[in-house]
Amino acid sequence: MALPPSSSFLLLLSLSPLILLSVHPLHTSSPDPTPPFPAPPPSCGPGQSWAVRLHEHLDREGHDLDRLAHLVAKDAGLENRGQIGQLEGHYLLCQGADEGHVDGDVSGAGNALASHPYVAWHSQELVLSRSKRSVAFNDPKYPKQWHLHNELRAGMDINVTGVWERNITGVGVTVVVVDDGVQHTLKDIQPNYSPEGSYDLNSNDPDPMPHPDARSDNHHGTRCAGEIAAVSNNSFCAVGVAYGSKVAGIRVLDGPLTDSMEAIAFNKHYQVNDVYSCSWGPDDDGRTVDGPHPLGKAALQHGVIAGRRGFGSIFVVASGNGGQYNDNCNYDGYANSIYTVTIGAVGENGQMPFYAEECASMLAVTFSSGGRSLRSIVTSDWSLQEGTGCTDAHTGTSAAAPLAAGMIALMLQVRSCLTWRDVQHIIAYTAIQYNDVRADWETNGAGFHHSHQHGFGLLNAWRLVNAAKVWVSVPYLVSYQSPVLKEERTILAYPERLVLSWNVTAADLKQSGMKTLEHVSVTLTMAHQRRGTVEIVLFCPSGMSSLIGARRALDCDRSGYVDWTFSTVRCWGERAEGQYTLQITDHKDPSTSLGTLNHWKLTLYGSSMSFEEVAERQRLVEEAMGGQYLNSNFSLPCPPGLDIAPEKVNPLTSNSLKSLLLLGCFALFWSLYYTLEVVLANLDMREVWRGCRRGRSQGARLEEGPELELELQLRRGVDMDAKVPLITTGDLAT
Ligand SMILES: *[C@@H]1O[C@H](CO)[C@@H](O)[C@H](O)[C@H]1NC(C)=O
Ligand SMILES: *[C@@H]1O[C@H](CO)[C@@H](O)[C@H](O)[C@H]1NC(C)=O
Ligand SMILES: *[C@@H]1O[C@H](CO)[C@@H](O)[C@H](O)[C@H]1NC(C)=O
Ligand SMILES: *[C@@H]1O[C@H](CO)[C@@H](O)[C@H](O)[C@H]1NC(C)=O
Ligand SMILES: *[C@@H]1O[C@H](CO)[C@@H](O)[C@H](O)[C@H]1NC(C)=O
Ligand SMILES: [Ca+2]
Ligand SMILES: [Ca+2]
Ligand SMILES: [Ca+2]
Repeated sequence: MALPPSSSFLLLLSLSPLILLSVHPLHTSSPDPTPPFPAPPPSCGPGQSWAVRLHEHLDREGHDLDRLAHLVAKDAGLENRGQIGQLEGHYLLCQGADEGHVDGDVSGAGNALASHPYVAWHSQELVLSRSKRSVAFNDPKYPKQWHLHNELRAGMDINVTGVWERNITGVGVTVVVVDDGVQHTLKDIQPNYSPEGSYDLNSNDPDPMPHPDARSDNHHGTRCAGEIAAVSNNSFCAVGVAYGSKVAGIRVLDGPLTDSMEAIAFNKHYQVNDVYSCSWGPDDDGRTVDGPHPLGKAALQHGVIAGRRGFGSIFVVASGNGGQYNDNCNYDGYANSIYTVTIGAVGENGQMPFYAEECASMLAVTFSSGGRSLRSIVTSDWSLQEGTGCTDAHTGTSAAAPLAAGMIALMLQVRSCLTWRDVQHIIAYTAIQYNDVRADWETNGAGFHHSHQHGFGLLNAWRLVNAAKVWVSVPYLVSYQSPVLKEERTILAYPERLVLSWNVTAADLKQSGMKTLEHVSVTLTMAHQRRGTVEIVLFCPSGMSSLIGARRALDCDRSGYVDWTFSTVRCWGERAEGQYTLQITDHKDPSTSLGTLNHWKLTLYGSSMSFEEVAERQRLVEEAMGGQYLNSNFSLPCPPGLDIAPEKVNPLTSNSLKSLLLLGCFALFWSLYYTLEVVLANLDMREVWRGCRRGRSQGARLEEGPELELELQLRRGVDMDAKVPLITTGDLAT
C-alpha cells in the first residue's frame, strides 16, 4: 500500500525540474505581460476569438508590440484582449463589443488579418473537444442514465464513476434477480449472464427466459437485471451499476406463488448467487399485513447462515409501492425481516415519490422515478412482444432495489468475506443524510441519523466501497428475548395512550454478551375492530422513538394482529441495556369500540461490540473515504468460508430441518474458526508490515499513520472474547 503514492511523488520530483527548465527562459525574456488595457476578460465567446502572431522582425526593430496588436485589432474590426499567456508576440483578438468597428462578418475579420502587414499567422479559435480522462462509454443510452452520473442535478446520483475508474465493477460477484424471468439472450445481458445461478420455478426447468403474456409485461425481471449488470461499452442501450458482475435469474412470479416455491427461490444456487434482488412483496393496498410464511422465513434464515459459504446470502428487498394508499413497510414481513436489506426510493429531486412507503425498518434509499416531471430509470428491457431491448421508463421501488444490489456487488468485489450483517452495518455507517422537507431526520444515541422516509439516507457507491475495503467483520450475532408479557389491557383512545415498558438489565445481557443493538423487534397480539387506526411507537433506552405501527386509513380489518413482528433499525449502535417503552394509542372515530392489547414480546439483536467500538468504527470509516485504500494493494485477510453442499432442493422434509440445525452448529464453529483465522492472519500481517518498514528506511513516514491504525483496528476485531455464539436456529427464528 505504500508504493503507489510515494513512487508517483518521486516521479513528480524528478520531472518537475525538466518542466521548470523548459519554461524558465521564455519567462525571463518576456516583458511584463500586462496589456495597456483595463483588465480584459481572459477569453471571448466560442467561435468569436482570433489568435494572431505578429512578425518577429517588428520586435527586433524595437516596436511596441502591444500597441501594434491594438492597431491590428482595430483594422480587422476586433478588440485586443492582450498577449496570450507567456507567448511573446501572440495576441488574442475578440469580436463584438466595440460597435463602431464591428464588421459583423466573420470572414471579413479573417480577410483583414490575412492581408495585414504586421500579422505573420492567424487562426480563428474553435472550441476544443477535450473529455475528462474517465470512463466514457459508447452505449447510446448511457448519457441518459442520470442515476449513475447526473449532469443536471449535482449529487443526485449514486456516485459510482469513481469506483469504476478504480476498476471495481463487481467482478467475481453474482447477483440473482428473483422475478418474472430474465431475457438472457439480450446483447446487454448475455455476456454477463450466469446460467449456473439461474432457474425457472414456474416451469420447473433451468432456463428463466420470460414468457410472453397477455399484457406484455413480463419484462420486469429483465429490466432489473439490466440495472445491475448491463454490459458496458458494447454500443448497445445502457450500463449496469456493476457491469463486471454476473447476473442470474430465478423465474418465480409468473404464476401462482406458494410458500415452498418462495423458500426454494431464496436458497436457489446459494453458493453461486451472492446477492438476491427481490423487487416484489405483499400487496401494497394499504390494508394487507403479510410476509414470508414459515418456509420462506426458514429459507431466509437458512440463507444468511449457509449461503455464500457461510458469510450469508444478501437479500435486497424493495420497501413497496403503496405510498398512495398510505401503506407502510412495517406491515410487510420481507421489509421488516432482520435478514433483508430494505431499500426505498427517492426521485431525481431527492424527494420521496408519491408511491414510496416509509417504515422504521427501512435501511436506506436510492434513486428511482418520481412525479410526472421527473426522469425514470434507463435500463435494459426485454425484446419480446412490445419490448425493444431498452427502456427509459423503469419505475417504482422495483427500480431502486436492483441499484442497491449492484452497489452491494461492488462492495463484495473489494471484500468478499463481508457477512450479511456487515453489509447492513456498512449501509448504516455510510448512507448520506440530505435535505427533504418531508424527512423527519433524527440522530440516535450512537450518532446514526435515520428517517422513516429515507432510512439511514442515500446510498453512495463510493462511500460503500471505501468502507467495505477496510471493514473488519462485526462480532457474531447475539439476541435477547423478553418473556411473553401478558397484558390484556385496553388500548386507550387518543390523546390518551397505553404505555407499557420492559427493562433489560445488565444481568439479562450477560449470558449473550450483547452490548450494542442492531435490529429491535416487537411481536404483539391485539384485538381490534379497525386496526388501521391504532398507532404504536417504540422508545429505546436512549429515548429514540420508532413509529413501528403507523396508522393506515384503508386498513379496516377486524382481526387485529396475531403475533405480528414489527422491527426497527433506528436504535442501531445504541447501548442495549435499559428501559424499552411501547406507547399505543387509538385514533378511532367515536363509533368503533376500544381494542385490547393481549400480549407482547421484545427481541433485541446485536453483538458484543461496545459502544466505544461503534464510535471508533464510525471514525475509521470516515477516514477511509479518500479512496486511499482502493488505490493501494492493501487488503485485510479473509477467512475461506465453509464448504457447504450446493443446495437442498426440498426445505420441507424433516431431514432438511435436521441439516438446518446442523448448519446452526456449523455457524458456531465457523465463528470460532473465523476468530482464530483473523488472529493468525493478523500475526502474519504484522510480521509482513514490520518487514516492509525495515526494508523501506526513510520516505515511508507518511504511510505509517494509517498502517498503525489498521493494525489497531485488526486487533480490536480480534479482541472479542470467545463467547459461545447464540446463533442457534431457535434464537434466530422470528
Ligand atoms: C501493487 O500491485 C502491483 C500490481 O500487482 C505491483 O506492481 C505493485 O508492486 C504492488 N504494490 C505494492 C506496494 O505491493
Ligand atoms: C469504450 O470503447 C471505445 C471504443 O469503442 C474506447 O475508445 C473506450 O476507451 C472504451 N471505454 C471504456 C471505458 O472502456
Ligand atoms: C463521490 O466520489 C468521488 C470520487 O469519485 C469522491 O471524491 C467524492 O467525495 C464522493 N462524493 C460523496 C458525496 O461521497
Ligand atoms: C481490471 O480488473 C480486471 C479483473 O479483475 C483485470 O482483468 C484487469 O486487468 C484490470 N484492469 C486494470 C487496468 O487494472
Ligand atoms: C425500569 O427501570 C426504571 C428506572 O430505570 C424504573 O423506574 C422502572 O420502574 C423499571 N420498570 C420495571 C417494569 O421494572
Ligand atoms: Ca423456462
Ligand atoms: Ca450496454
Ligand atoms: Ca407495502
